[in-house]
Amino acid sequence: MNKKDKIYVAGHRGMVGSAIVRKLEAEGYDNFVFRTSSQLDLRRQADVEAFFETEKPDYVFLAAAKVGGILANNTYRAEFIYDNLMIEANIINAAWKNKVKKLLFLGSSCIYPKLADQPLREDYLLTGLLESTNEPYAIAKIAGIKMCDAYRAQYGCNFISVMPTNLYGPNDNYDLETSHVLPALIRKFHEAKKRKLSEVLMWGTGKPKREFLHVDDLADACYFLMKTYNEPGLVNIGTGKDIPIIELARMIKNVVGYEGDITHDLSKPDGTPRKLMDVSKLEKAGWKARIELEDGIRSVYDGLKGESWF
Ligand code: GFB
Repeated sequence: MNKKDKIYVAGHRGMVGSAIVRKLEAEGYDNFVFRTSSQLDLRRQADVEAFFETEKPDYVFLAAAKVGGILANNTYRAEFIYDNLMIEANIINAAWKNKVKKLLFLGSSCIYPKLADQPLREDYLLTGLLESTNEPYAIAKIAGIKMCDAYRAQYGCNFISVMPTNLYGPNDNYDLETSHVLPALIRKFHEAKKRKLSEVLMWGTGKPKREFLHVDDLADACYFLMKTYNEPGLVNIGTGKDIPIIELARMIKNVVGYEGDITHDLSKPDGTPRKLMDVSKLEKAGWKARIELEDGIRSVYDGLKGESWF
């Protein structure tokens, strides 16, 4: 990738896309092409094709997606499969037709079987049944991986797939119904502290384990792989460490400085029991996560002061 190459970051306003743009800008890239979702609906094939024909990007980071936490995935099942399939199919096909030099597709750790051995190795893909709460999303993401591989095999396209673990960072979603656990708990503990509430209600048992990666680390890894990795298949991106959700809750409670109790809403799902990434492939290639979870949570919390709900 050269500094003058034209780069399209799809989803540049989202948590992942905006982190990729920050990283590229810090590395001296400035020839970007962006479209907001109101300017370009990525689910519309003709519009996506017209955009690629006009702009002819050299490199594409495919970070646009319909995303959300466990409840959003489970509730908006049709939107999670339809939107994600359309977005990735349209962009990948248009990238091939318009001779994009390289494309990086972002998937998710939920593509692995629900009860797979841990840590999750890349070759566990399609070896068992998926977690039901996010099966539509996972199926769409698996289709994206297989599209990149198929376009590489048939047309020689240099399209790569990366699978991030659970992410957090600036520009996250703090809507309590649709967000992921980490931003949800930051908000819940902060509001409980402000209103002097005696308890915070978290979802599920707190027993499932999750791995959390700061999105600036993810962006760094994506940049590294865009420059160095040119293979079919997928690469996990994570820290290689996970914690039970209840411990995450205690950590956030401590960062926020809330002193009440934690209680459980057992009507909400736990989801997959564990999804720890095996990151040996990425580490062997020469990349390692740097931001410690508690430091990352602290910096995210410090950055929230301007938010309307804060
Ligand atoms: O982050 P989360 O929504 O997504 O939930 P997943 C992780 C765990 O935290 C679950 C629990 O066991 C939740 O029950 N949890 C506790 C909470 N309190 C809360 C809360 O207030 N809000 C939320 N959201 N969770 C998603 C997938 O799964 O992760 C997607 O559905 C995707 O497909 C994404 O892979 C990264 O890790 O369970």
